[in-house]
Amino acid sequence: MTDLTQAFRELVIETPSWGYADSGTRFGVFPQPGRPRDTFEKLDDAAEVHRLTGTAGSVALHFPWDAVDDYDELRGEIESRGLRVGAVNPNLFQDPDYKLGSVTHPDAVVREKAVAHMLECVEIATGLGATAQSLWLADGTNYPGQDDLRERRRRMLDCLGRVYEALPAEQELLVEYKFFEPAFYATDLADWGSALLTCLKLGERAKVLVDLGHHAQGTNIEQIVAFLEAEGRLGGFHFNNRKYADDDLIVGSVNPFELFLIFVELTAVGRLPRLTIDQSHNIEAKVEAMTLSVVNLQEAYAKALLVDRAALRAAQESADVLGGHEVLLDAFNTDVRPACAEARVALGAAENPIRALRESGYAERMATERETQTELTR
Ligand code: PSV
Ligand code: MN
Ligand code: MN
Repeated sequence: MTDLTQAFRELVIETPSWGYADSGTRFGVFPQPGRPRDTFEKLDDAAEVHRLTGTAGSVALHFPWDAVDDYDELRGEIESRGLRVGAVNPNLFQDPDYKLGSVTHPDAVVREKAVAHMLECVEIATGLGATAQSLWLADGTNYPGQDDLRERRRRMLDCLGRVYEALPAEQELLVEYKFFEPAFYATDLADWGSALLTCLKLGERAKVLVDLGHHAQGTNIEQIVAFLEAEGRLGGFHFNNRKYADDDLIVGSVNPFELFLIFVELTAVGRLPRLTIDQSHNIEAKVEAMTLSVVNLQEAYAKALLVDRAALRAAQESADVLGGHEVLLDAFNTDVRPACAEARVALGAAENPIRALRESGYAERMATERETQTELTR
């Protein structure tokens, strides 16, 4: 019998600083009242989600979006809110110079710029005490013949090799893949195979990051998790829910059984990888959406811990086709909400985080405070 309170005490979910900021669709950005206006206010929101849930004690940062003048001060601000820094994410997709790619760009000057930014992120990570740089490339081509596919791969390996060499021993390089967008003909890191091959070339502290939104419909993500874990190359997870693609929906909101199966694989061995939420909420209240995401993850995790592993193994070894499936269904169909509530309370968090958030008036308070400050600084 697993002690859920202890399991929650050890559970660290990273929330993304960028998930608290304004976002929208490619047709427009939808500003929300009370949205944070700088990195410190994003940290306030992250701290609120942690206060409510008890298991969101880490914040992933994105640069230059979260750039500040003084990184010692930023580290202090993170720690004073009871948080710690998660992965540091370089931005290699927004600068117009990256139109044709960053580390795969045909022009060496642009590749140098990308490497310099990643090296700067190594420094930032060192200053903040972060243990990973998490890399997502928007690199790819739109037309057959636009560029040489092997050349692009060679350029990427060369650039990433230089960054890897500069990593201090405590930092990992997490390599994320995405099967399409913004490039539509050939994405340079399109799938877990190309990400894994890249990591194998770089070294053992290069690991694959699986983002739930970055697969074709029907892909068996829990199997990818199992294989990468067996190879010692599962570096981290970006949680969200894809209905069409990418990361704009709340994890567990559409396909909770898939999320449960992923946690069944994540908990099959002793150690969880880095668990990060990667969501940008557009029409829903952001702090509430992040809080619900953490609660959904807690419930999927709690259900996975209920799986009777001995019974599962026995069914599998006796070739009982549906016996193992039934073991999983027994765990999935258990109502874990009361146990999760109890564990949260034991950690000093909220019994019902969404209700507590609504009753606290946090959203309304931020809408007032942050608007007032905007007027004052104008
Ligand atoms: C773009 O698809 C993306 O959502 C990737 O998943 C990254 O992890 C994220 O943006 C932050 O850069
Ligand atoms: Mn991601
Ligand atoms: Mn994404």
